[in-house]
Amino acid sequence: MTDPDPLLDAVLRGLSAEPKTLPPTLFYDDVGSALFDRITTLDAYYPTRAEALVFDEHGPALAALVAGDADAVALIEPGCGSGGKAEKLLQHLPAVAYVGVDVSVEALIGGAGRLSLRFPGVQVVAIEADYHQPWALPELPPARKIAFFPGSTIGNFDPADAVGFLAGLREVVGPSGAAVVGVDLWKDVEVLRVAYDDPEGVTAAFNRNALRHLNRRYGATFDVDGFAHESRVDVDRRRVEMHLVARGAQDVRVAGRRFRIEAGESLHTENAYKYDLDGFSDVARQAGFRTLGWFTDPDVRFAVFALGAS
Ligand code: AVI
Repeated sequence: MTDPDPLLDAVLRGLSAEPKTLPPTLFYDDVGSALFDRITTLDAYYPTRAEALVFDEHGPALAALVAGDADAVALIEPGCGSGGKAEKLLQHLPAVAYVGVDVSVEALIGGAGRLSLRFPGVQVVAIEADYHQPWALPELPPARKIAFFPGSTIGNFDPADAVGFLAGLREVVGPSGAAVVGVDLWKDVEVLRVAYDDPEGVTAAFNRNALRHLNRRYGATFDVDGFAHESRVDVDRRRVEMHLVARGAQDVRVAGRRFRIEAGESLHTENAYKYDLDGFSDVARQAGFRTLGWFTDPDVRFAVFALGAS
């Protein structure tokens, strides 16, 4: 019996579906993570800069909202990478512990080392896990638990799954807990489209890397350059979609299975939902959180929500 491989199962399910999809987690091997880091520096990709402005301007107020009257808090960050954003919050919190969860051991080690040096009084715990799968919180000192989910990654879940994911975080932080969540806001359609199809072609390389990852990891046979990158804005669903559209027909093998991809057929690789302030408050409410407050950048492109367990 072979070990279960949830990523491969999701890939095979997606390629068997109509229309075909691929799971966005496929983006993030070492090459894809480096490409994503480049995306966050691009002129066209505004969310990272806009969110940084929110933390720089409103970090103390945000921290005060989620810490409330607690004199000790533990910050818990699923998908922390190297924990760079946590620093912006930890510096304003009475933190006694920080828990980072990520699949990348390299990022965890670098991040844990840096945070331990910068915050010597904070117990830093690194957990190697894919936060989409169940993971266990370690024993922590008594403290209010605050979940931290920045970067607008919540937009990569369908709204019903976003509710489910946030409800899971609500369980983790418990009845006296809180959460800080970064949310990209709905805006001009062309600004959104170009954010996911930058002129430098970095996002196109990031999207195609999903197929290169499949070829490398599972010996799949995608002709990667035979796919065009497309970013499409679905106004009704309030989301940006990323697609890989086959320039010509391909017969592809993945883990012993064959898939026919016709010319012009799309592999739908990602959704990025964009919210308005009330819409996200409602998602949070359905997950068992109440909105304590929110802060935006000066151009109101991005919001960071402070949520309390209700
Ligand atoms: C990780 N996530 C928040 C990014 C986003 O904006 O949805 C992933 C991304 N995809 C293309 N560019 C960036």
